[in-house]
Amino acid sequence: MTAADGERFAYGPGTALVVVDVQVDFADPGGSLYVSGGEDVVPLVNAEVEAAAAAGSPVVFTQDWHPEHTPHFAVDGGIWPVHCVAGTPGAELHPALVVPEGAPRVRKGTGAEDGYSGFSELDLASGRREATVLGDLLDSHGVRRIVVVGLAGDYCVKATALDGAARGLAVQVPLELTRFVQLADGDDERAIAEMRSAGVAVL
Ligand code: VGL
Ligand code: ZN
Repeated sequence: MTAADGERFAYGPGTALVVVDVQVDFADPGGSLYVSGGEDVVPLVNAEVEAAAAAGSPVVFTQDWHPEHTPHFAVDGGIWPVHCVAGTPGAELHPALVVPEGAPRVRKGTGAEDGYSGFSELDLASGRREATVLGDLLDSHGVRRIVVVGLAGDYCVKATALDGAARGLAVQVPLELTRFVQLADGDDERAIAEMRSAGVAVL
């Protein structure tokens, strides 16, 4: 499978669906870091979740899950408005998102400077990058392929896809199932190019 093939993985136990950060603050037009069009992916992601779960694929949901103060936030020296503070309504998964019973949720950015990737976060105290449970979870299911969907294409979807490829997984990112923050014009194209050069199939 190469990016040029453009053919979607068949769902089944060796292929996981990773639903990234489809949370109120990103996907709701009233959210504090609303990603334009974020709400439009929800029904499409739901159909994907249903297809994946029906075929026996693991389906994992990530959540951006920040402390009240983190260098990730502009008020604390970072670049983002306050968003997805642990336990607040904005950090909840979008209410229209289908979450199968028992599906694992991986929370990241919990104390970290960035925490964009579902696979790891940067521990500020130690300066080390530490793994979340996602990698072990996928390994324990024997997953070799992942489909990464959700928000946002130029941040957490990209970082998760890149980390997945670096772990040796085959990774697909279907563009209709993501939206981009676009802090700067062209961030979407740059993110797509970066993913493709790392071997991610952006479809
Ligand atoms: C994200 C910006 C800040 C994301 C998270 O989920 O893509 N973007 N925190
Ligand atoms: Zn964040």
